[in-house]
Amino acid sequence: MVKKLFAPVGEKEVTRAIVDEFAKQFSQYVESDCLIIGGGPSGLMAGKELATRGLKILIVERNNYLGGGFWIGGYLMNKITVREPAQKVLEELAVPYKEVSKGLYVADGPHACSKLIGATCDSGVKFANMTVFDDLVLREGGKVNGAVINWTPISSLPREITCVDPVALETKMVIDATGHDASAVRKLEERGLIKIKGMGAMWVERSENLVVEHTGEAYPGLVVVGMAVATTYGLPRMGPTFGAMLLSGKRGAEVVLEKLGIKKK
Ligand code: 48H
Repeated sequence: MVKKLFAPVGEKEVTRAIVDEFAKQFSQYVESDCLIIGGGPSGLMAGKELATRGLKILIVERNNYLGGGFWIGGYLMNKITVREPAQKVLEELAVPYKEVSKGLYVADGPHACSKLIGATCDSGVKFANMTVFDDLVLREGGKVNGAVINWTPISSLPREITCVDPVALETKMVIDATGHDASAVRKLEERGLIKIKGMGAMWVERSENLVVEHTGEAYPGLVVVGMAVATTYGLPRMGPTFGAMLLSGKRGAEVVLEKLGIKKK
């Protein structure tokens, strides 16, 4: 005789709970205020800021896990660094950190990343993970109005068994937070609508300021944040330090609020 510790719920109820709740949320988020492509530090930060202001936000992430490069600091070593003033974001997220030299701070990657993911979930952002961005929705007049997506496993299968059309999501603004790839900006380049310069060589002292400064609308309806900014505008890379990713995410959220006519707090 098995002791009844758990509620008497069977397989069909478990399956139905997953299918029904997934379908309900997916249907709700076919339309959003802002669609963020990429769930790395810059995308998560932007999403958290926007959802905190009450916007309906969906993050599309091709991996099963969120966090992008924020779990690992560099060279497979899981300590992340930020430079002044980005330690204030670590404070906001309640991530323990220490100052190792003037203006340079170190924290544990897993702690920083999981706190950022947790705060983003708490803010109300929803996620479509294992979902790859495939293309943009462009309207007359050239404004970006959404994104075309597919399941990641579909795009990973051999061509002859992947005859599965993608679906599209509509939104007011798209954020490209896909890191070095700048995947959404690249779709505009493929159509001759924008020219990508490609990421420059490493120069941390210049890079972080420039990335935050250039964060903004690269094309009507499309805001670029994080490393995608360096790729788009040919800015130097910063290496394994994340302050600019966090602050670029925040700046990107401000730009979206401005574009949607929502006043700063
Ligand atoms: C769905 C996609 C797609 C797609 C990519 O790489 P990330 O961590 O990006 P950022 O910009 O938030 O942070 C960059 C940082 O991690 C870094 O690499 C630094 C600071 N490098 C410095 C240097 O000098 O190299 O995250 C991007 C996310 C990832 O989770 C991807 O899986 C996801 O976007 N992604 N998701 N569809 N087509 N492309």
